[in-house]
Amino acid sequence: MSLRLAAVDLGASSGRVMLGQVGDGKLELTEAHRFWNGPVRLRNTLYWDILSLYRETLIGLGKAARLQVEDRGASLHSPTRGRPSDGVGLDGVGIDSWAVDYGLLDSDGRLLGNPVHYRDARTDGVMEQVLRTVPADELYAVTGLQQLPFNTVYQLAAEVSLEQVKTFLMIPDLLGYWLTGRPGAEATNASTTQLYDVRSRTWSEALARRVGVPVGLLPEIREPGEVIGPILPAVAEEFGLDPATPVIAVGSHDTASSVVAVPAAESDRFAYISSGTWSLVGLELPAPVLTEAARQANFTNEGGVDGRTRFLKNVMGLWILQECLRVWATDDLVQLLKEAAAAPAFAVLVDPDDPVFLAPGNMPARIEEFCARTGQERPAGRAAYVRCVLESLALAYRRTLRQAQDVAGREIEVVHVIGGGSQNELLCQLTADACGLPVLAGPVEASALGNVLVQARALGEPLPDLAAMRALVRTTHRLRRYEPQGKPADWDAAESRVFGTR
Ligand code: LFR
Repeated sequence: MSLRLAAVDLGASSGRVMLGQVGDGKLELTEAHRFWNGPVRLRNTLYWDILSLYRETLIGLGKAARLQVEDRGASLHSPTRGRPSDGVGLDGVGIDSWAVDYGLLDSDGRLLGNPVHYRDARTDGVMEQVLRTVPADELYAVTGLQQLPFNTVYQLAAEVSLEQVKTFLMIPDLLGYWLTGRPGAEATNASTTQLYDVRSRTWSEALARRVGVPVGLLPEIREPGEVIGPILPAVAEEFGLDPATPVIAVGSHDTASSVVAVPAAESDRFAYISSGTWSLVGLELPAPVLTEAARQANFTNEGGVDGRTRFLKNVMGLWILQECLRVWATDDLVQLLKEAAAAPAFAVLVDPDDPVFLAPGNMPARIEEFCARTGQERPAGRAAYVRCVLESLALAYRRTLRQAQDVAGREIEVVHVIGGGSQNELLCQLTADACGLPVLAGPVEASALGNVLVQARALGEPLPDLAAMRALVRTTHRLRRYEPQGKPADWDAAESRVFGTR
């Protein structure tokens, strides 16, 4: 019998609890619970609804524990494992979410205020202030992190006061604390704070002091695969869970978990695009690249599972399209994508990473604003807006992957697109065309897969390394291949239109 593992996977627009069954060549996910997640604007601040996320997580865990999954054929089960024969219950729970955001606790362990959303305007201008105290090159030398205005360090600097704060916990660590009573800081997510020393793989106390963050707030680092602890009896009882169920640290930054599930073959010289609200575009490296060229190109060196480096850049991603759909009050993406595929190519192009696209709002109007600024006509109808967003993303991927290869001195032969965006056929084809490389699309639920794989290994499943985990993803998940088409010269011309010549 296989292990039954719950992956709590919280994205910026939805959360889900997936039941993963892992063992004897099997790797299967079944959705137990899916729920909305999004910003709540209260007066002038954009928050996450953390209590609802906690409640939905527990409802989802209860459902996952009771979920009985029919065998999907090709039986890879073996009845040798000591699991309950009724096929219910959970062997482990892992939590991953978006990065950089956090909750603050007082000395009684009480939450001080509701966690603020990274797209909130409180960090406007803060980065510039902090950089006057710690110059950007010094910050990069220690943390290796790309400059994004919402990095945790800038959010902490924007807090009114840290006086009453006893403990800083990132979102998955906060939920883990509420489940188990045990505070800690999982390493892959800690690496996104810009307070983490990327080489020693610990908090940079010197940096924390320089930016005025009391070192005592930062909890002990834990590595993916460490058991955090059992579920607190009172919590377990309320939601029908077994209090002996271990909560296990996974790559708690969702992107770290996604990258675990990149179905790359060992021989692959691969890049990945973890495609969702954001597109995280980059390479997996054995060590950080902290050169001036990497800093100038604003590449990040985030911590990966098993000590790998996620050398990548945030590209604004499907967020722009999600916001367009919200403003148009439609969810008929299928029809729009069909029309966009037939719309004229390269009519309107934007730089998706322009700061104008960061905050929630009227994206079609912001695209028009960008067009006005750059002497372009506005897109002619909704399909043209969609085409504009997707072609612009593909261009940004191309540019980012070329920079990554140059700066890291690595050549790639294939681009893996994982996450929700791997289902977007038009975007995958445009990505292959723009990059001039084959795209392998899938799996869709990469972060939940990475989450359960790390749990499975922690519980003794023979998945010794990332290569073994990836081989299992490859044999259990169907991927779709896109070959580059069209004229490379068209993309060269498009790139110099948007970004100037390289
Ligand atoms: C993706 C992601 C990115 C991070 C952004 C904000 O979900 O985790 O990796 O930069 O959200 O936290």
